[in-house]
This record gives sequence, structure tokens and C-alpha cells, in this order.
Amino acid sequence: MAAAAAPARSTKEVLPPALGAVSEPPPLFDGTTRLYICYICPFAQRAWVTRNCKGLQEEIKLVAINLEDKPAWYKEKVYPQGTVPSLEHDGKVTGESLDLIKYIDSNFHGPALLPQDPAKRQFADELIAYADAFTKALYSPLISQVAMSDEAVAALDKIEAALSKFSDGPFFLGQFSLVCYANPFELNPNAFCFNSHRNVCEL
Ligand SMILES: N[C@@H](CCC(=O)N[C@@H](CS)C(=O)NCC(=O)O)C(=O)O
Repeated sequence: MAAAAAPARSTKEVLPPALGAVSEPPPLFDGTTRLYICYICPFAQRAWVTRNCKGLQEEIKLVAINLEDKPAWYKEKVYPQGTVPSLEHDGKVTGESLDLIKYIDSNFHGPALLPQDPAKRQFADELIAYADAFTKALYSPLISQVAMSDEAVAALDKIEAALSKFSDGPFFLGQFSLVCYANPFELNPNAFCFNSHRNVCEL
């Protein structure tokens, strides 16, 4: 299955300002689907990229939260865990970025971001389940620029081996899928930067 691209948008999305402690909450549970994010959060960027890859900019409204000046209502009224991302959809709010990317892919229209092929699907689940461990292993060497640990080298070896598992295209599952950006470092391996997703987020 070749993952089709979302139709190109003619206008660049104007991103809403981040809401802080003195900002009013949006009108919760009014039927609007909202993705609560922080622009620089790599976990939130996973869900934001998914929304944009599927062309859901109109269906899923972004609500940006300023985590350095977090509004109390976010934890009290929206998402008790207090983390981003979270998704308000169908009268409830759910979180956890790796769950949300699958949820958005399977509950909204737009190009499928996971293949139908059972072997690819199983490998996708394995790589997605490994994403947070990979991020943890690479965080210190790449962000704090400390020496590469054995754990970090092993994580890179594992991901490199994963790239050659399917040879019918240049991506992890052959075709572009949500596995490509589940790990914050994977989408733009030359940059090795948590903010590397932002270019895609702003498509
Ligand atoms: N396991 C969560 C982690 C989310 C997370 O830790 N997000 C951070 C921002 S990058 C957060 O919301 N922290 C709460 C805070 O800073 O108040 C997920 O994957 O969604």
C-alpha cells in the first residue's frame, strides 16, 4: 500500500497563539474536535503531524498550550494528566501521543498512515511500541551532547536494521507511514533535533 499524500492546501494555516494562565478555555464539549498541543513538544508534534498528513486542519482544531505558563483549567477541566497532546473528540478527551496517532489515523478520513499488510502492521506496532525507549536512549547524547552510551548505539543499530526490513520503498514500512515520525529523531535524521517536526507540522 502506498500511503497517499493529503491534498495540498492552498493556504498556510495560521497557528493560534499559545494559551497561558490567564487565557480562557475553549468551549469544551461543544462538538468541536480539538487537539491540545504545545508547539515545541515532540510528543504533541507526533499527533500534530498525523493531523496534517491526513489533511485534517479543518476538522481538528489546534489548541496550543503554553506549558511554561500553563492554564489551570487544562488539568482541571480538559485532561487530568495535564500533559500534551490530548484530543477532545466525541465528548471525551484522550491522550498519550502514540495512542493518539493511531486513533487519529483510524477514526478520521484522509490517507491511511498504516498499511493493511499484516506483516507490516505487526512491525509498525513493534516500532511504535519502541518509540519512547528509543527517544529515551538518544535524548542525552543528542540533546545534552554527552558521549554516546552503549544503549544509544544499540538503539541506533536497531532502528537502522529496521529500515532494511522492507525493501519496497525508502521508509520503515516501505511506504511513508506514521512510524516515520513516531520517534522525534527519525523524521529529519540530519538535524537530530526535537524541533525537526515543526517543518512538517506547518505544512
Ligand atoms: N507519554 C506522553 C508524554 C507527554 C509529555 O510528557 N508531554 C510534556 C510536554 S513535551 C508535558 O505535557 N508535560 C507537562 C508539563 O510540562 O506541564 C505522551 O506521549 O503523550
